[in-house]
Amino acid sequence: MTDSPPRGRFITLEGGEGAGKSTQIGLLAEALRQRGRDVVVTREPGGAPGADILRGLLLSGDVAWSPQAETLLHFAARAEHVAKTIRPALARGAWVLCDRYYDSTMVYQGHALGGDVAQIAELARMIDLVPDLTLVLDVAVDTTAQRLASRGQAADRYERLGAPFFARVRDGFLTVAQQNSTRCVVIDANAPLSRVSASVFAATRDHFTELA
Ligand code: T5A
Repeated sequence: MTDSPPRGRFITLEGGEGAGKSTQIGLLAEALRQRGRDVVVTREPGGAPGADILRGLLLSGDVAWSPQAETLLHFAARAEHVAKTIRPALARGAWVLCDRYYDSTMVYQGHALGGDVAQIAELARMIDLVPDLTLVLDVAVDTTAQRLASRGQAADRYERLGAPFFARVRDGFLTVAQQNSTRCVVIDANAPLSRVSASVFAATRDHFTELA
C-alpha cells in the first residue's frame, strides 16, 4: 500500500483592483517552484470551464443582476472551481495560489454593495474549504485609480463603480482581515513591486514553517 500525498497548501490573494494580486501571484509561484513545490495558479471568478462562463456573465455588465443573484453566481462559480480545480490539486499535494476567493464576495457583494454578510458567511461555510493563508494586498484608493488608468483597458462592471466604491472595498478587506486574523496577513501594496514581493514571500515563509 502506498501512502497518499500530504494535502497541499491553499493560499489566497485578496485586495481591491490594481492592488497587484496577479503580479504577486506570479512572483510567489516562481519562488515556490524554485523551492521544489508543485504550484497551481488560479483565479476567481473562474478557474474551471463552467466558472469561466459565469465570469463572463458577471463581469461584462450586460445583465444588471439582482444583488442576491450576483452573490449566488459568484458562489456557483466558486463551487465549480473548488470541485474541479482546487480540491484535486490539493489532494495531489500541490500548492494552490488563488487570485481572489470568498473574502472577495464578502467584501464586494457584502460590505461594498450592501448584501447580507451573514448569508454570505453561510455560503462560505457551505463551500467548506478555508484558505491556509490569505494575503490581503492593501492599496490607497488613489493608487488603485492610477494603476487602473495606466493599464489602459476598458473597465469591467466593478471598476466602473469608481472611487467611493473602491474606498468601501478597501475598508471591507481590512475588516475581513481583522476578523480572520489567524489566516490573514495585510501587506502594504503601495510600495514598489520588489518591496511588495519581499513582504509577500516573508509572510508566506513565516506562515509555513516548512519553507524556512
Ligand atoms: N469580484 C470577484 C466580486 O465582486 N466578487 C467576487 O466574489 C469575486 C471573486 C474581478 C472582479 O470581480 C469582482 C472583483 C473584481 O472587480 P478581475 O479582472 O479579475 O475582476 O480584477 P482584479 O482581480 O481586480 O484584477 P486586476 O488586474 O484589476 O488587479 P490585480 O491583479 O490586483 O493587479 P495587477 O497585478 O494586474 O496590477 C495592476 C497594474 O498595477 C501594476 C501592474 O504592473 C499592473 O499594470 N502594479 C504596480 N505598479 C507599481 N507598484 C506596484 N507595487 C505594482 N503592483 C502592480
